[in-house]
Amino acid sequence: MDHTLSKKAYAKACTCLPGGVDSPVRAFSSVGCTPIFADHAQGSHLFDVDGNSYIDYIGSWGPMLLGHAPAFLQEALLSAVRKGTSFGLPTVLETELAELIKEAYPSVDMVRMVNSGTEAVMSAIRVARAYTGKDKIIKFEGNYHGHSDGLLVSSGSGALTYQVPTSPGIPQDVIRHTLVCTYNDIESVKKAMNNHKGEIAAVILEPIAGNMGLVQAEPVFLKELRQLCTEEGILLIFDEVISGFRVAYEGAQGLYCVKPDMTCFGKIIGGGLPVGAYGGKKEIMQMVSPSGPVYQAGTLSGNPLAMRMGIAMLTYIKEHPDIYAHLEAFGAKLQEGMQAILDQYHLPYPLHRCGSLMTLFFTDRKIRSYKDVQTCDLQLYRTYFQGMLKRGILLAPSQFEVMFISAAHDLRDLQDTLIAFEQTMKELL
Ligand code: KE4
Repeated sequence: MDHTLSKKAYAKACTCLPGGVDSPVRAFSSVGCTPIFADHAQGSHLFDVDGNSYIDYIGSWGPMLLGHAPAFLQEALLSAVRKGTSFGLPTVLETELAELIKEAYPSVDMVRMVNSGTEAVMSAIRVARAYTGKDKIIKFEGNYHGHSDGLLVSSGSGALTYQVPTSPGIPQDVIRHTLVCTYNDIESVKKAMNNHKGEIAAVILEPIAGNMGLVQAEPVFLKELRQLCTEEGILLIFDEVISGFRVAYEGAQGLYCVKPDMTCFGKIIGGGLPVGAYGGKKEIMQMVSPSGPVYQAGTLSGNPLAMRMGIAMLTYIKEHPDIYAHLEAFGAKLQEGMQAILDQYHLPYPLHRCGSLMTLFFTDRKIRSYKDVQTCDLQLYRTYFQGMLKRGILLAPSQFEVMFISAAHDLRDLQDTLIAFEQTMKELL
């Protein structure tokens, strides 16, 4: 495959964008190759500036549940653009999208629209602190909730007591309020809660984690977490930026039948335009300005273009529930085919899947938490990524991400992916 024009574009981008990109993972730094520059995409395929075609399993990191640029979404956007792009005044579109979210998520009485998942989580944490009058929060190792200061934290040595910022520029004063526990380990949560009785405002987690590769919360863990938070007067916040409308129309909370106090959304609810949202029980959300004292605002929050796309997207999915059956069927066939090849070559790598989310972990370890994921051989992942890329399969350029299958992926894509996978596995050996 020729990548001449991507290489040229990258060199030029690096002169004016840090790392040549607007989001780090796009730089392909952990898979050791120049990033490909997208030119256009349609359905399950993406085409780079050199004219190479790929079966796309990045899907813009989640929004493309239906594949790229379906005609109905194009129409929705064009009709919206003709009416103007932003007014700085309320529109009925915001209410319409909020009602669609409320209808799908019984735990959500009210919603506030923002412009990204980061903003949704950052705001939800502020509201939780105001509502409970407490400062500390618990997050989990390996969960990613966007790049707001208090959440760019991992556990240092001594785990709960020494938080370590995952980025410079974050004051110790901020992160000392963030406790980091171990995913799927309720004892680590009990310990944090006992060490900080009466100080914790909220627990936030990805109920189906997609930022350490795909790791699902165990049902008993989630149910015990819910119970603990209820008993301690701590708000339980589900970050469903990836899982919302992805693993099911009702999200992870629908699958697990566990009701959080607040939920954060993103990605699919914007149909590919910048949207985030947070919501929860009325008595909590009433705290948000102007109905309450918690300030949060945004020039383009709820903008008509993104609202129109979100409404079109959710309405389409709601009217075509068979989409989830298609995603499950494709995912199951892909998983089965890949597993057969791994077995044929006696490769022990765990293959996790939940609906249309999947990750192959390059380790022989059973994967339950971030520590297990850290045993992965990142060089092997790099070789895997490059092997699939040159065969026209575009995977996440990091072991710590997931594959996103869309409703546009078809049997031909399945066959082509499995052929490329077998050839790449043989090459790996
Ligand atoms: P954004 O601010 O990127 O819209 O959302 C942050 C966020 C919050 N919560 C979860 C569970 C998320 O997965 C994300 C963002 N996801 C990453 C991919 N794992 C976005 C890709 C990127 O950073 O470029």
